[in-house]
Amino acid sequence: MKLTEVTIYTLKMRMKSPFVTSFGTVREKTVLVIKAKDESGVIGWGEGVAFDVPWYTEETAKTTLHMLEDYLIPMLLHRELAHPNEVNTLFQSIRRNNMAKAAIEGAVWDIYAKRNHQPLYQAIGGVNNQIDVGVSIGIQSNNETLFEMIEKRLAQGYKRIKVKIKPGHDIDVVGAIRERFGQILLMADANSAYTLADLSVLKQLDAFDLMMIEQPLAYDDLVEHAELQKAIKTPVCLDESITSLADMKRAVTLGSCQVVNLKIARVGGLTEAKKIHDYCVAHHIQLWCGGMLEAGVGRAHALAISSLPGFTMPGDTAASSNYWYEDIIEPEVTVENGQITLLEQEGIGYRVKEELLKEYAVNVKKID
Ligand code: OSB
Ligand code: MG
Repeated sequence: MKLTEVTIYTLKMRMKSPFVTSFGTVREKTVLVIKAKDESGVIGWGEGVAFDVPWYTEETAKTTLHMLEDYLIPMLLHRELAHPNEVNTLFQSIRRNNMAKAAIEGAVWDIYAKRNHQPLYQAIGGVNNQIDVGVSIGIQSNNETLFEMIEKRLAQGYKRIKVKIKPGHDIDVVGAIRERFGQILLMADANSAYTLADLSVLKQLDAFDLMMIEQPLAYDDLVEHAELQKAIKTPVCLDESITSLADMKRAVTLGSCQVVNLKIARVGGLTEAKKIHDYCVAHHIQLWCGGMLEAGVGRAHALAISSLPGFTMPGDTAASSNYWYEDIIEPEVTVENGQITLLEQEGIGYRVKEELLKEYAVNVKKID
């Protein structure tokens, strides 16, 4: 397989409601949609999921575009690839920029699956076609609004609720949720908002039986998370800190976490994500699939990886309608009884609404 042409659509998509975390607010998402074509005309889709501001990781939508246009796509164009795994190897000569790498690598995997007339989830070795889903709820202005949101999501069938916490917005919030909703599956994500100086607060969270606490400490830390895990009962889950298989090995060696929120984009693509998955299964680390407020193309890839056997906990892969007025794929992602049923069509399965891409696009760039 050989890529002959790649088009990058830069979309601006307004969120139904702003998503607030300890590090910032997303009102409008810049979505990069990658359309890649091979020599026989097969089309594959990928998505660049970085935000406009580098508060989650160092990447932004602009750096993604730069890396894709100036380095990553030229490396792949007109080069014979026997297997999508080769993309991961080729990209090792470029440092980090994982979200940019994952965007084009995802399109190559989609082409590969389509050429083999297989759904993407089967092409990567996935087994489950019913995916358990939870939902991540951003910080709300008051508890009443938060309760209404939780109530609505539970009624929609979501299997677990994740809330965002930060210093000053933690014990009280989690305690109030427990009081109001009892023993629902509940977890908290801090997006790196704490340090070990906050140990007493993090210890107090043990009283609330959370499924886990996600990324409490620095975005690039493994050592202090290991120290924290020794001091608290709540399982530590890492998100930002795991960017590669090498990070994962260090985390296991140090005892930095019991759970990982795996995102394809954060680790540089499906090939790397699969390696991390296999390593976690072998080392008894629980996995679930996170989200990046991505549009339908990115979500389709997230759902495919969620079908691997090591994904044992509900993901953040909520329905299209949780985020968008109109998603860019057809059908939209829907949740029934807390599950998403994977499509059996080849590749990512969903049809990309190209007419909508043109409507949402602020820039279209073709590279050949
Ligand atoms: O930390 O998992 C995170 C959203 C944006 C950036 C980081 C995170 C999140 C979420 C929501 O928690 C994920 C989603 O619903 O797509
Ligand atoms: Mg997180």
